Amino acid sequence: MLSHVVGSTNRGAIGLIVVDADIELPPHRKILAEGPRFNDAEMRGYLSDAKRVINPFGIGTGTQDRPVVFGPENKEVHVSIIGNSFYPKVIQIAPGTKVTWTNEEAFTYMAGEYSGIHNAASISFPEDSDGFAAPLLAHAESWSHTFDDNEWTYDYICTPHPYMLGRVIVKRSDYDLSSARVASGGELDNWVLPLLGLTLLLAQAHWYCSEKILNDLHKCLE
Ligand SMILES: [Cu+2]
Repeated sequence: MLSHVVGSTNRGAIGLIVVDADIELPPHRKILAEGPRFNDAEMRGYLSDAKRVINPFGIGTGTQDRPVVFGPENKEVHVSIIGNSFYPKVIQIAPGTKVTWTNEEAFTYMAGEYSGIHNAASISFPEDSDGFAAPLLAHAESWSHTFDDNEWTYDYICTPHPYMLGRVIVKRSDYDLSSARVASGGELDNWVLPLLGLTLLLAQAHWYCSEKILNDLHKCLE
């Protein structure tokens, strides 16, 4: 079985199957251009047996689509929309971070469905929040939302293509790189000068002692 999602994605697969025109196949073995057909029960069985799901438009399992973590030093984080998919699909940010979505599809056209036009609209949000909903974005258009203090996992979709899924995890960080840098700098200043003084003192003492020992030795030898 060979299957692949076909869409305007930036991740693709290409292959070539060469079949002799006069090949004789047993009746139960056929090459189907449209792939094998499974009924609903069979599909449910395959999905429940799946160890790892890789989803070009949604969020995969396991090591696929692990959160890209941005610390509180990042005041603005960018998410690209390309190939009917958000990139990165899962981000973790600190409260107060501004997230900017940019449509980076090469083309925008409307034929049947909206192609190349996307947005980002939250489908889960805290009770005291309205979540977020971007307007439809055409090629190279951006939209930003600044997340408030709520720690929350926001799942979002693209309204014209609800199979497109993204996730923003708002979480207070265990560290703050910006303040840590100041603290270690301050500590360094407190320690460096006394340490330098002590080193100089010891060097001087050593020099004095060596001089004295040499003098004494010299006296003994006289
Ligand atoms: Cu879309």
